[in-house]
Amino acid sequence: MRNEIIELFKKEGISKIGFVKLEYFKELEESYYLQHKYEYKTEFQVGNIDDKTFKNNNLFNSAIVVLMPYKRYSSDAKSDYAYVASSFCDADYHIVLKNKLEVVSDFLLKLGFKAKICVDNNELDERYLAYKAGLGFYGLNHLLINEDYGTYFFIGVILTDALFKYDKTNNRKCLKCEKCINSCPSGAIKSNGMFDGKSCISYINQKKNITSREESFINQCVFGCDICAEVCPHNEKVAVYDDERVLIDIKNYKHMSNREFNNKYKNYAFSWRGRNVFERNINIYKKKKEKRIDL
Ligand code: B12
Repeated sequence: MRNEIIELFKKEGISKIGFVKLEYFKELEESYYLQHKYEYKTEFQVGNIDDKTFKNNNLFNSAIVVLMPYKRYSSDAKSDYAYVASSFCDADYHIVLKNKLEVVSDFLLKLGFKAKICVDNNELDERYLAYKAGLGFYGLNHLLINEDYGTYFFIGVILTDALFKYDKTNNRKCLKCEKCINSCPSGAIKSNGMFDGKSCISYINQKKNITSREESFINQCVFGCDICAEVCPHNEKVAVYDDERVLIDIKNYKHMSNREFNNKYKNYAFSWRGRNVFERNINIYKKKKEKRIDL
């Protein structure tokens, strides 16, 4: 069945696939989890895999984990344009990846197994599952790094009660050059290996209410942030695209109604946060740019 699943994914253009035994990962609790939970917890944070929910209720035994690469876009856009991070420039990955996972979950369901699809909006630590599945290793920037895709990929998961031969973790290690630590403007990546989600610019520019200190970190990339990926030497071989980036002409940008925003952007993953946060960030960037021109 493992091979059949791999073949089905290949037909969907997915070639990085791993199988993980589902269990409560105690090592997360001991290493990072508690600190994340109390000190750096963001409102988007997810938890550890919970025994009660999964194993003890005999719901799922395994996770099938896949990677779907996304395009890396050049960030040298003219300063008259704002843009969104690379991960948000293509068709919404929640939908694209879910459709691909559905092919395999339907296959499992037809065989009488349980199958649940998870992409992003769930309680699983997807990066850790992908790490356990041997699909990548952790960077200091806390992104998972794959040898072929660098950090530019999304993770998708199918939970199932089927049992498999499981994969081994990848032993490669981050170069620890610390470029990500030194380049992060808001100091989210700590030299002790911690990641302060609350200070991550990608969190700040997706957050509804921001303080004036947080406002100081809003920049040309008005949704998400790619800085720690762009400086990462593990991404050196990832092709950079110039075209098709979502660009916003700030000089001619006009306030949009919700309907206009949805018509224009509903197929992009960043539209989930709605028009207000998007427009707020554009206006902050615009103001900063105008100020600099006045000086
Ligand atoms: C909340 C969230 C965010 C928040 C907060 C992230 C945070 N760490 O605090 C914000 C908005 C900031 C964010 C930003 C981004 N995100 Co995000 N995010 C998530 C989400 C929904 C949950 C992550 C989470 O809370 N995990 C729990 C915390 C505690 O986990 P953690 O930080 O990874 O660390 C834990 C383990 O991984 C482990 N661990 C950490 N380091 C190490 C090292 C070793 C050696 C070991 C063994 C374990 C270990 O221990 C920690 C404790 O449990 C996931 C999807 C999901 N359901 O998993 C996507 C996800 C992590 N995000 C993703 C992406 C693409 C991004 C952005 C690149 C988007 C962008 N361009 O702006 C940035 C990258 C920021 C960064 N450097 O991590 C991808 C990751 C792809 C990848 N290659 O790693 C995911 C998996 C979504 C997906 N389905 O593809 N994200």
